[in-house]
Amino acid sequence: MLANSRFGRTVPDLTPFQSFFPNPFLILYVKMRVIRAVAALNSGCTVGSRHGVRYFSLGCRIAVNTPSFRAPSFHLESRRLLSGTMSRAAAMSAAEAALKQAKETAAFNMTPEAAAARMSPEESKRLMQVRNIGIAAHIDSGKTTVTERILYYTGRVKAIHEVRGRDGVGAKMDSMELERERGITIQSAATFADWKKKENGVEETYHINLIDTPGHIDFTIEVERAMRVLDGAVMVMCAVSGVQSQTITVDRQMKRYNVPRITFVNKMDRMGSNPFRACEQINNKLKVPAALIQIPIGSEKEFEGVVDLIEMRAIRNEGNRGINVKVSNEIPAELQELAQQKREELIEKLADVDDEMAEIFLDEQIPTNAQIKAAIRRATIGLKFTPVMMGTALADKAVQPMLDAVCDYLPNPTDVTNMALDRSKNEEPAELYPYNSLPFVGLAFKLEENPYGQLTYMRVYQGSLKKGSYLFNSRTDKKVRIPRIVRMHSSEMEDTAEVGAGEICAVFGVECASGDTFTDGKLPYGMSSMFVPDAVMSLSIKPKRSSDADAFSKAMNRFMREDPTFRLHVDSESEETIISGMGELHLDIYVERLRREYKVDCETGQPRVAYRETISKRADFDFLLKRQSGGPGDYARVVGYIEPNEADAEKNKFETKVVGGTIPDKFLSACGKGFQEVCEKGPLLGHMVIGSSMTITDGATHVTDSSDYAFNLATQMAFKKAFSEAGGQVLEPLMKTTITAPSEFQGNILMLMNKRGTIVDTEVGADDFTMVAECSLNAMFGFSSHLRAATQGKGEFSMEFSHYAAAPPHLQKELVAKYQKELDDKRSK
Ligand SMILES: Nc1nc2c(ncn2[C@@H]2O[C@H](COP(=O)(O)OP(=O)(O)OP(=O)(O)O)[C@@H](O)[C@H]2O)c(=O)[nH]1
Ligand SMILES: [Mg+2]
Repeated sequence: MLANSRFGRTVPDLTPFQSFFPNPFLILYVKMRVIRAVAALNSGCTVGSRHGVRYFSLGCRIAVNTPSFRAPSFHLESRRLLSGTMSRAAAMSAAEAALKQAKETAAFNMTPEAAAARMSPEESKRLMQVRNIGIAAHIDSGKTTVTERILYYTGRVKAIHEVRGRDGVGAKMDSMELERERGITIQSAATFADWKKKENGVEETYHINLIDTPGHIDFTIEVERAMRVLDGAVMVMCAVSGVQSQTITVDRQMKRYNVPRITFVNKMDRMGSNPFRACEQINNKLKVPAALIQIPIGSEKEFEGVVDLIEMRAIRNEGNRGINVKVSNEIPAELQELAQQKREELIEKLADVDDEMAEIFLDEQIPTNAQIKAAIRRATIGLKFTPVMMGTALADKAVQPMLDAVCDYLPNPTDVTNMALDRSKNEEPAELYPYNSLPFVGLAFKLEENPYGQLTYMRVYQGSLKKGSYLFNSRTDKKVRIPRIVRMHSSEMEDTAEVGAGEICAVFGVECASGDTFTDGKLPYGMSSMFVPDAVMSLSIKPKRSSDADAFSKAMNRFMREDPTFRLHVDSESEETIISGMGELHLDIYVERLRREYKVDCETGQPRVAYRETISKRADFDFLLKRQSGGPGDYARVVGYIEPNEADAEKNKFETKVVGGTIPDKFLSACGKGFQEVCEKGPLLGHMVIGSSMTITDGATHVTDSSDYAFNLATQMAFKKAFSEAGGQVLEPLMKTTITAPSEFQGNILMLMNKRGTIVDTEVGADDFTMVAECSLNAMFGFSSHLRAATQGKGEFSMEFSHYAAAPPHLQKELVAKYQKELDDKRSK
């Protein structure tokens, strides 16, 4: 029985609807819908609520899922009521409109429990068998190669093509020319496939929506947004390298969005492969409890397949490209002892993280296979464990058992709690439920322009999305029609008329920004956006031919819309276009895409660090701008102070505390604009000012010479003048740098890093070590070649932006002098 409070929430006061429904019959109908929800809620029990009892007494209790609920009687009734005054057709359409509205209102009022109870067996089966997963890992670990196998084994592609394969076709998911040429994934790509999982002679079809993400840190936003919307992930690891620097970043992203994961140790065919070490590293380096659920049969070139430690059976691949899975109950004799030992380790690990398994373990009972599987599922979804599998995608071995594990251990949309923020209740969190009959809530997580227009990738969290329906963008409050819905298969599309709750799709013709929430207009919900890292690298760019200006700006607009980590601004003084992004490769790819996709050749400047400027103490100002040049002059006096913005070191704040109207409001807003403008281009280096606050307390005007312009300018000049007295500082981006290398090189790396930053953490494993350091980006130019030289090419590193910190005085001096010289040179030209 449900608590009254919950019930109370579900039966709202209906009076507001009476203005919508002047017809008393319609009001009754709405009430009936609400009660139906109540009936469903309580499975026919009497409801202990005043409202509930009252409505029941009206005799409106309707059995769940009965056709009568679709209210054909209402249809007839309303027609009869209206027929006296309207034409038959008009009456029909009015009745239909009223019915539609009544249905929508009822959906709005429906409780999640009622919606769950109302689900048809087909819908609930569909939901149980949906998996929204991402493939994420360190660069080059084989994500795209694994995905290609998934597509082949599920029948989505008829032939396998390799990343940078000899046939020159390239993997399905790396559809961009540049990706195929360079053999790296640049953009995440979505696809879907149906996997038929066989267990105990029964075949079940699972619908898998999958996103293959890039591994390179410069494209980290692609992983970020995939993790934001997916329910689970497959973490791919290289069997030789184990946990690598970028695995650590991906691990952080998975933790940030609470994404459960299974682990696939790939490249078992490579020399030196060691899944046991990889599993140990997940435990020790990532601090994620992990245990093998398989052990390998053979190794390196002799790798044949795996022993499934739960069912204690051998799994091998046969047939063209390993299409057939051969299961045998005979475990090779030499592996039996190891299999038994690793199975016990698995159970022990599960007992550490799962209460039910702990009980079985403490009672010294032997868990059944079903109990082990259930414990793995619970612990994985509960973010307490990751099961570790292994195989080799390139050699087509042991990929199918990983697909089974996706179905067995990763969550379906109902297993995951997704929250929206209720704007009508001060952004209070509100849970979303993946049921078709509830009002629609979806998140646009990725935009892409293709030859047919703008494509918006959307995760449907609640309700279903129908072609031709209308949605509201909760940020802009604009209503948009959804003319076309597609399911993506890398760069190809398949049209569909409807997408159910909990799924992923793409829609055409929707103007929006990445991260916008869509609703059907009834719920005041928005969803928290994804984490967008700051840009740390910039360069000046301009088309070589002036006739390319249009194509250039079209391309730039597109890139900015699609990628929130790619930014552009025009330097007002030099009039240079500056693009900024996550790193050299990131910017390089866009310059190359301009050339290939838009046929625009560009000249670029040297990559530059995106510095910031700030102040460290309070400084007062009293600034008078008084200029006379023949005609009307400029007059503005502003008095006040600037100080660090204690509340938010990343943002600027403008305040006015003028008493007695010494500066009228309209000039004060010009002051605000002036402050904003001066912060765009700081006094020291011309980089953005952050973390400063400006307060205007007093001032003076002139009858004829004061203007918006004068106050805007006076504010800018006052700020610049007070800036050095306020301890003006250059801030430089500090990068969280993770380095992994064989242990013998620890000394060399220590020397390299001591010069570049502060070492935060070092972890030494059996063969290799991981060092985490905070380094200024400036010190990291050319680091990859130094690292290569210091580690005989065996060391790796990845960097991500951590925060801004004051640049050392000598660097600040050097940078300021360089900037001044640039300005002087320009002036003297
Ligand atoms: N030996 C071996 N090589 C593999 C295996 N799987 C993938 N590779 C190779 O590893 C390289 C990288 O594979 P990808 O699938 O592009 O890796 P990725 O993780 O998608 O790379 P990014 O998306 O760029 O991060 C390719 O040359 C693959 O052929 C494997 O099981 N064994
Ligand atoms: Mg890839």
